[in-house]
Amino acid sequence: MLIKRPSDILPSEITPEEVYRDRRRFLRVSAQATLAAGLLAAGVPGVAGAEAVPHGRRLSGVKPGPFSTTEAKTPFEDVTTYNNYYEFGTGKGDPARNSTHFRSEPWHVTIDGECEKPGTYALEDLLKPHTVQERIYRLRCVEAWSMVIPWDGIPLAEVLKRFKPTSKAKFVEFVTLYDPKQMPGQRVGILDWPYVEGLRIDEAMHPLTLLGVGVYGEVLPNQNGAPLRLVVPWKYGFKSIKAIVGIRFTETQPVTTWHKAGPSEYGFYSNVNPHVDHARWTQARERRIGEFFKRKTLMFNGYADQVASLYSGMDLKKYF
Ligand SMILES: Nc1nc2c(c(=O)[nH]1)N[C@H]1C(S)=C(S)[C@@H](COP(=O)(O)O)O[C@H]1N2
Ligand SMILES: [Mo]
Repeated sequence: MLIKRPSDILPSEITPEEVYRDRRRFLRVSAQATLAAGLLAAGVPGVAGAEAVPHGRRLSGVKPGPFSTTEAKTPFEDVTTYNNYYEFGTGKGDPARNSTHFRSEPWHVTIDGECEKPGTYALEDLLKPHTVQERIYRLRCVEAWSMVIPWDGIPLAEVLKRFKPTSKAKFVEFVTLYDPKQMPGQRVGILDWPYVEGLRIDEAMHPLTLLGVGVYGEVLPNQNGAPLRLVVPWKYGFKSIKAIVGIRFTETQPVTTWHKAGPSEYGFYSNVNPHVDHARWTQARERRIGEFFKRKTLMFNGYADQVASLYSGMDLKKYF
């Protein structure tokens, strides 16, 4: 079997499933109109309402947090069935299908590198002192689609500060679980496993940056990165690494998985920027999942007021 590396995967090859799914969504929308009765009678698939998506345990004590958008939320069903999570396959529907038996309990996270309190912590201990907040954020994928997702999470800064990063901690590196038995995608060389991501320390400490533990008030579904993921709303979706088992404070810039896969296509910063195209497609516009017409992509995904100052004086074409 010929396994293609991501840099060889053309958007045209990604499109068929997207178009198919968008068509089904379009039909779902149409179903609300007068066409409904006729289409239903004709047995058109996908019109008959929601797919069965299992719901998870409800989180307790979640408080509303700052920075939430008032835009219409992407339905739970789409948030949990249209995913990118290559450890479970490269198709958008693969993560929901292939992660049903993934074990996210017990879970430990190792904190190391440039900090005073390194160690391996049980997830409960890592989260216990903190209040989970709901934050409705836009997520903009590098593939030019977007969603609006009600995340449940903890500001990453609150958690990181407890480990007392030293003055040498200039970056933070995050690592996903490596477990090919559970993650079939890791048995093939699509990416250089385990998945690694990174942020500059000021990005990691920024109040917008969340450590996600849930969506829609429920524990994270496996396909969305259970039990712990990053949510960095002003950057392309791939920066929001799933199933985190390692957090390391570093002096040098981490080498990230997507950068290794295609250095000319995936920069370290990966800030959403309509003025800097991807090597193979435009980033000026995006399709909000569930909508038919494309919309303009906003600088920093609409979070410029919060984050533009982090990059003042930087050439964002060079540091893309
Ligand atoms: N470990 C890991 N994290 C990952 C990915 C992945 O393949 N593996 N995909 C990324 C990409 S490209 C996107 S767009 C988001 C999607 O998050 P969602 O499925 O919860 O919407 O997860 C990101 N985190
Ligand atoms: Mo993405």
